[in-house]
Amino acid sequence: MAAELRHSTCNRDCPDACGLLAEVEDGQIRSLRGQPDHPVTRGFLCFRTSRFPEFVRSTPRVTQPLLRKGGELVPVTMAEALDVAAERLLAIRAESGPAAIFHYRSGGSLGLLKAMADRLFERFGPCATKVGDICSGAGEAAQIEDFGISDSNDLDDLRNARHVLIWGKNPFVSNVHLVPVLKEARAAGAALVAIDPISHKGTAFADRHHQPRPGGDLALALGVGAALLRREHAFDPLDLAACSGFDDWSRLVTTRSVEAWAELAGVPAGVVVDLADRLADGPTAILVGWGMQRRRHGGAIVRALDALSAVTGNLFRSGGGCSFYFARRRGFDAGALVEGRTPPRVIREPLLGEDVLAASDPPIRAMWITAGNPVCMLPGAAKVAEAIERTEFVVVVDPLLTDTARRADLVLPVPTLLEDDDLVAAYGHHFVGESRPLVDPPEGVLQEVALLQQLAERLGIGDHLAGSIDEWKERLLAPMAKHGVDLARLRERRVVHKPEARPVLFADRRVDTPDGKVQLLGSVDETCFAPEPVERDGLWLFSNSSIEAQASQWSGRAPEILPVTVHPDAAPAGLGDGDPVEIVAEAGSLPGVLRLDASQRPDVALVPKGGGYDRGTCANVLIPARATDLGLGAAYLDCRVELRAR
Ligand SMILES: Nc1nc2c(c(=O)[nH]1)N[C@H]1C(S)=C(S)[C@@H](COP(=O)(O)OP(=O)(O)OC[C@H]3O[C@@H](n4cnc5c(=O)[nH]c(N)nc54)[C@H](O)[C@@H]3O)O[C@H]1N2
Ligand SMILES: Nc1nc2c(c(=O)[nH]1)N[C@H]1C(S)=C(S)[C@@H](COP(=O)(O)OP(=O)(O)OC[C@H]3O[C@@H](n4cnc5c(=O)[nH]c(N)nc54)[C@H](O)[C@@H]3O)O[C@H]1N2
Ligand code: SF4
Ligand SMILES: [Mo]
Repeated sequence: MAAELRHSTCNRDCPDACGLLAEVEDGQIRSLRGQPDHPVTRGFLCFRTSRFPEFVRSTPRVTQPLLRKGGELVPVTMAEALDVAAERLLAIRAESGPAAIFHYRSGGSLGLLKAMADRLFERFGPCATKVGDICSGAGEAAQIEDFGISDSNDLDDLRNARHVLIWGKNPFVSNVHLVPVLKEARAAGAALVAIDPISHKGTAFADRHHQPRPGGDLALALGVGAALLRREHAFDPLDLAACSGFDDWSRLVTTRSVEAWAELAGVPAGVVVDLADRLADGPTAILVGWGMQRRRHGGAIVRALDALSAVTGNLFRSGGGCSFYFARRRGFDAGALVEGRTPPRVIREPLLGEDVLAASDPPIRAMWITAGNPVCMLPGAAKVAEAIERTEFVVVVDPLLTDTARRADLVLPVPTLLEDDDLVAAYGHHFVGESRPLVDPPEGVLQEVALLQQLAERLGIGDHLAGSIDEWKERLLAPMAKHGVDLARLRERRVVHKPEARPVLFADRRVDTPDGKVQLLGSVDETCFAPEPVERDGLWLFSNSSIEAQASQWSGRAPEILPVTVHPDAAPAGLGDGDPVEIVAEAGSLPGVLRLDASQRPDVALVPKGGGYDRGTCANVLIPARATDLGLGAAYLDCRVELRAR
């Protein structure tokens, strides 16, 4: 049989939401690449997804439900699995109420229909649910406070920039389809400036790289404000009229001199002045990375960048903007799936282990975990593992047998991204695509929507989830259908620009706050500038994304021992590249293998973000569970470690 070409959209937790193009023969994927005519994908995929078919073939998949019997997870039929799930959930609700059931959904698939699980648990309870967002909580909350929305100019608009400040971001690893746009911006004359304590491929690619102290960005951004005032920058009255709180912001940035701010930020004063000059010589785009908002004062950092973009008018211009996120769910009918009924209890995502263990009257007796591997990916991993192990009935819905699934009482299989049927919008651009099975899921594995529908029937709420997948897609697309983008059109075009997305977000100098003005950061807590965490010194632990992995899912070979990269001066005496070390933090310790890199700051240690908990390569064993200042994000990066000989 000749190979057939099939299209889909990648549903991974990634800004790019690529168009996929597969050659399929005899129900097998022969090749997988990016759709050449997708405006962002441009025909190429990242390392981790281009190797995904190989990875799925070589990794133990969950292809049948697994139920814990006599201590072991044993295969059972889907009917038995769903009967058991329904029976236990109904019994626990009857005995202890819906607050005893905690539904946790992470971003393992960005398919919009994955929120059907939220619908089920809202209808069945409402049950306990998570609050906060360990991924982008602080930054989004900051932008919503300042602008009323966290969205961006169209991705293409970057080509109109004169300067691009790539502030705490590594596009070569975690946002690869931004790279061609940055290259085009540079070809059109833009200067690219990277601001990142770590040196990596993205910083080497930039025209300039500044390496501030970890978390020094707040001082740096305030210093840039001070430099703008000192050089008597001609603020445009129309820009200032679009902002609220300019006097307070001015007072804040002038509480220290440019030199004093620079010292706190750990950069020469010339760097601060240079950044001020670039913002004055706009259009200057600020690309706000996700890394630095995963610090205790991460919200304040993003607010300080928002203010710089606004007072210099760059926020309101083509080629400017302060881009943290593209409002992924905007433009769909959000209410089609979730009504927003108040849950009886909330569990803070960054403090999940602690909150689940502390819950009483009723305790958390059941957990439904979907599209996430919290044992590995949440901070304070040991406590998360303990909370899950202690919970009476834990269901994990995942195509893979993860660290979390191994601790479940019931594991339910679902399709992988190659078999998925859903709608996908991106957080790195304004296009929407549809995921369609490139190949069939293994026999008996249901689409997650169908699995939830069968469970809902057993729970007596079947009517609320009824409908075909296409009908649910139509419901979500209803607001776009008014602009001609219905399911038929999306299917025919494969990728569409969201009709309501604004090419230049705030071109009319009105933001989405209640008074239409940018709310400028007017004060910060002095403790933000103390070298923190104060209780411990040592190296700042960075756990950045790696090319080979999507969080805890490794498409390349997962490390058997955690590689830890440091400047040669930070290595324990007498140890060199390849030597074994112990990485010691307050929360725990892990074996590592030393990698030396003279381009790093001597006060940092770098490990990959997603290892394996049971394999002993999970950075989150070292990282304390702490929330950010805004948005209940997780302060993953405020962690200090020491290296010792092993
Ligand atoms: N290959 C791959 N791609 C991914 C993922 C993955 O796991 N693997 N994960 C996806 C997910 S879930 C997300 S949310 C996104 C985004 O993921 P990000 O968190 O943006 O990805 P990283 O590439 O780790 O980039 C963070 C950058 O912030 C820098 N940084 C950390 N602290 C500071 C600081 O204090 N100041 C400054 N200026 N910089 C700092 C780090 O050194 C790093 O270069 O990526 C997605 N893409
Ligand atoms: N130390 C440290 N920890 C971090 C970070 C960091 O930078 N440093 N980054 C954080 C960030 S940004 C994020 S977003 C989180 C990510 O944390 P998680 O969302 O827990 O990430 P994954 O390990 O990718 O787990 C996703 C799971 O979803 C499964 N999955 C895939 N498709 C589907 C599907 O269609 N349905 C279902 N039910 N499951 C599916 C996958 O097999 C996988 O096991 O990690 C956070 N943890
Ligand atoms: S993970 Fe991201 S870059 Fe890779 S194929 Fe999927 S959407 Fe594209
Ligand atoms: Mo994330």
